[in-house]
Amino acid sequence: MTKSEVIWMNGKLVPYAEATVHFLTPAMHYGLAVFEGIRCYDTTKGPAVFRLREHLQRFINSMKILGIEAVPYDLGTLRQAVHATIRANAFESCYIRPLMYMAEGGLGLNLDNLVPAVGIAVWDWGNFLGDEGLKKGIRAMVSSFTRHHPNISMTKAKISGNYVNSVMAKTLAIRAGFDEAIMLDPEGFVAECSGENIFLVRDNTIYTPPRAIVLEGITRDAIITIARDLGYRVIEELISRDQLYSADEVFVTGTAAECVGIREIDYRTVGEGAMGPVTSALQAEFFQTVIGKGERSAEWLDYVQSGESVQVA
Ligand code: PPE
Repeated sequence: MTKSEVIWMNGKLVPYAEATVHFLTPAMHYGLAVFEGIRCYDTTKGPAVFRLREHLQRFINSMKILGIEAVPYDLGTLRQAVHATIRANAFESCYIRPLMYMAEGGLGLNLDNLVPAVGIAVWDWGNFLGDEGLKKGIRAMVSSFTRHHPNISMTKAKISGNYVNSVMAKTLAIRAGFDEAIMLDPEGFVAECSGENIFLVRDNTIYTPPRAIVLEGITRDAIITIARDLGYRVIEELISRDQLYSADEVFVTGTAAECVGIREIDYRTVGEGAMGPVTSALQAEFFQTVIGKGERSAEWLDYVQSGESVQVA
């Protein structure tokens, strides 16, 4: 992880060391923040952000789900801010983290007394599950922690407090010697991983859990679209844990993790125990797309425009 020079804080680019918040920031006490995870890729036409508008729309939707009526910045302003932050840090490729946090208003549980603020950081971040995992596939366990109930902490919003659930599942999986945790929904069906959506392949058909119980991953949508473009049938339906055990292939998708195969689940080898042919084909097309060489690149890449350089405060 290479840290950046500047971070965008409420309309201004400030030096990294000055992008700080106070101990009594309400977001820290109750997890009252929402975030996005976005990637910018190095393409032949310069840095380009993958599906920036969709990510920013989900960012705004997360705020709405949390209950914020007056969203502090509109999508166009946030888009310009993302571009300016990448430009100012001169990254060719990077991970982008916008965060809305309840910044002021004292403590107490009424959102309407609190004032939101927004920051955007970028940094250099390689594949989340490692380069070896990308090539060979990873090992996962089904977590004893249940994924969110749709009417408790909401499944569609990237609310910071919701991520305690993911952190507990991921930490347990790593401590137990696995790479990732697969989480079941409150009914016991497969939902998603701590930070990725999940798919299985059986007889060349691709299956993934329905949207109601998971985060509507933008990579999930991209992979479904790419799979259909390549002629695969994709079915969204409930999946049981044992369907994972007997699948030909299982893979996960996410901005940080990109598209990675799972070669072993709960000490059972998945398929041949290596990245399967369908996962390979999808991963290859995904990586072509994000660097500007895929059928969908023009539609999905938002090239970082050379614009006015924003003054560092
Ligand atoms: N499910 C969860 C729970 C999740 O956090 C993510 C993204 C996804 C699915 C995939 O969504 P998308 O990125 O739109 O394809 N997880 C982000 C956070 C990772 C982190 O460790 O922080 C990410 O991949 O950026």
